[in-house]
Amino acid sequence: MKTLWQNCHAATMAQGVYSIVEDAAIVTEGEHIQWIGPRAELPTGDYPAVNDLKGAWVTPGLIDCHTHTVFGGNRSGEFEQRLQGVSYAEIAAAGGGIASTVRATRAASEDELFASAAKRLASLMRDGVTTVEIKSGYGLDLASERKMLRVIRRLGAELPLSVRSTCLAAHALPPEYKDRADDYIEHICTEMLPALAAEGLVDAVDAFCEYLAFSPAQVERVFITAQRLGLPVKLHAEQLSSLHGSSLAARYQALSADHLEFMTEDDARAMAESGTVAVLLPGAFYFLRETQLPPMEALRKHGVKIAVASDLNPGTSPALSLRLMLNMACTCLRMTPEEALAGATIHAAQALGLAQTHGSLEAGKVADFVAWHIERPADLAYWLGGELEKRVVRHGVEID
Ligand code: DI6
Ligand code: FE
Repeated sequence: MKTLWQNCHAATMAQGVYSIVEDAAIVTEGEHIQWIGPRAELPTGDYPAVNDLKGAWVTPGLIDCHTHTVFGGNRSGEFEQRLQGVSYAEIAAAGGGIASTVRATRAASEDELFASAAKRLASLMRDGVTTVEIKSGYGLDLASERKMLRVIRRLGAELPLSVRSTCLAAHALPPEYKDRADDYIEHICTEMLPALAAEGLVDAVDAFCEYLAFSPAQVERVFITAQRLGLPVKLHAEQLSSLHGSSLAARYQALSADHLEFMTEDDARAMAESGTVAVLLPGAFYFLRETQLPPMEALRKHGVKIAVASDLNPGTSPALSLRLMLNMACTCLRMTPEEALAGATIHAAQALGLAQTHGSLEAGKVADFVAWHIERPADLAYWLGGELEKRVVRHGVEID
């Protein structure tokens, strides 16, 4: 059955660029967009269901392409320590940081992890998020990574949200492997990834390339394994220092390299050539009081696609609003509101390997969109948090 949505304007992101249709009409059929364009050009036909959007601005459903939504405990105590002047790296070296979330996550049941993550996702959905990526990486042994990934799959099955799962077993060194990072990488490559992939729990493979995590050589072994398993890769790169992880990611045709504050122009050139998306995470930049900005000019100059995500995690970005991240992308990282919106729609879809089906309003794509009662699309990056009046359509059906 065809449904007509009209009396609206649309920011379509068609062909991957910010573009606007004033006085638009959208026809959905089942889960897909069948037609979109100016209302004056609407094909004549029979539209059994007609929705009046009352002058709303329609955007693609927002996509949060980098989160660590599933975790046990929280780290507000470390936040207080950092405010007293202790650094993130010092906290990590003293057994806190990621390791403390690993302890809490290992101790939590699947049901507990599901319940706490579902609440966080409810916050993201209040911002019009219809697709989210969630990483493992707080289990760091086979059983606990499996537990996280099963929770991620269950969130996708039970919530009105499309969920992509990324295995981040190479996030930190688990205590069992203290001073044996190469052995842990070997374990990931020979035991964990093959088993988790065979169980259908993994859509992509990620790693943390950093002096306080894993070296480029170690990451490369993980990438080679992912490639053998037919899984796309992503990378946390250049967040705290410059190891050229983003160039390594580009060599493996990574979907994305994420963070990137310390990347160089050569890294940007390599990413542009491989079509690797730059995922910027202003929540972590802000929360760590980072001062080194990602090289926006180099990214723009070389035509690297830029996405914006929440990095929702308990240590460096307890961010429950993707719209707030759009604001920070503009105020802290100096993106434009148009770039920020493309970064949470079409470029985010590309960072998840979903650009063929998601991220823009075009005939043939999945009918995931939000009708916002705002004056201009820039309002999405303007308001600091809060909840905007809106209607959310997912797979052609209104939710909320
Ligand atoms: N970079 C980050 O910002 C998060 N993970 C990563 O590799 C932080 C995760 C945490 O501190 O719990
Ligand atoms: Fe992250």
